[in-house]
Amino acid sequence: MPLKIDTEIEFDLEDLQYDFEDSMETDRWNDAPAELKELFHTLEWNIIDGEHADTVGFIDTALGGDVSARTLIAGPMATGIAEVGRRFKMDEYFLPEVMMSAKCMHEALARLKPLILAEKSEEVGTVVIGTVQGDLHDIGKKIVAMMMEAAGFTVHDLGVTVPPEKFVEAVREHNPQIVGFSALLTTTMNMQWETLKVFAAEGLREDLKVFVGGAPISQAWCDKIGADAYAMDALVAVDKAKACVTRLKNLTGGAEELHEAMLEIDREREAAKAAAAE
Ligand code: B1M
Repeated sequence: MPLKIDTEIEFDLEDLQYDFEDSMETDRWNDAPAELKELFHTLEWNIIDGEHADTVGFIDTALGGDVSARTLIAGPMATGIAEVGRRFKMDEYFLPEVMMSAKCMHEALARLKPLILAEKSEEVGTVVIGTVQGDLHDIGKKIVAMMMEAAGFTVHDLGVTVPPEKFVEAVREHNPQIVGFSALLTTTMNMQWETLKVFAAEGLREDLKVFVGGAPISQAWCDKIGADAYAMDALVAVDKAKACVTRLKNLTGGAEELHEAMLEIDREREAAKAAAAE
């Protein structure tokens, strides 16, 4: 049975991070055995430093210690790339450093993907997903696609910088219940709206549940553009997608009832988190 380490804690990354030793002083993964805490910080720093030649080795060591792929993704990989984003924003890092860190993330995800997919349960539905036109970010979208696949969806990942017509074509070809638009830039989030408008113009809107996500995306943005669901992370995306193809399958895309049901899932999640924290 793989070790379960709490990755749902929202760490205060403000204290992050001057070097590995400082990271070890924080309370991140204090509930893990000492050698695992050290390994998690090592992996976190491997991503921050962009030392991709060593990434898979650290991942393999963690897997050998019975840590699950999900724990690695939601734990040290997430905090490492978050720190890269902070450094980029503060002009402490420039594109070359960010690209090296992204390479670590891609290599780690490639190693973990078969393990996540091995969990695949029975077929539940079909998803078309992509990063919208003009946007090259795909690490988060790949995680969402992977988790959806593990949850039993057939996922058609259209890649990055996907124009609206390509989404339309894929929807006609694969007939999914759900289509997902990822956007990581404030300059490309509007393409989610544009793509949705093309769907409406093509008469496809009601047949689809439209999901939006990515760092600058919020529930308010989802409401504004009339998408059906906002997911702040891959786990929420999976919960909402499963609800869409089971108990909500008869609701049409754009229906108020569907929108409300998606918000209810967020409320339930928040309540469960609050109860667990007590
Ligand atoms: Co870029 N970048 N980047 N970048 N980059 C950001 C997004 C930025 C916030 C960094 C910063 O300033 N702090 C900033 C955007 C600022 C803004 O728009 N306000 C930025 C910028 C400015 C840029 C460039 C414009 C820089 C330049 O050229 N001057 C450029 C744009 C290129 C382009 O797209 N046209 C650029 C380029 C790049 C790289 C290519 C170097 C690389 C991407 C590599 C790749 O993805 N293949 C990169 C990276 C790595 C980042 C940061 C550091 C990390 C993004 C990431 O992978 N996060 C990022 C900083 C940040 O986000 N804080 C940054 C980890 C990932 C797991 O999280 O993607 O949020 P995320 O996904 C989550 C959720 O959001 C959600 O679930 C995921 C898993 O839990 N989710 C969904 C995501 N999609 C979803 C879809 C769903 C549901 C949930 O349903 C459909």
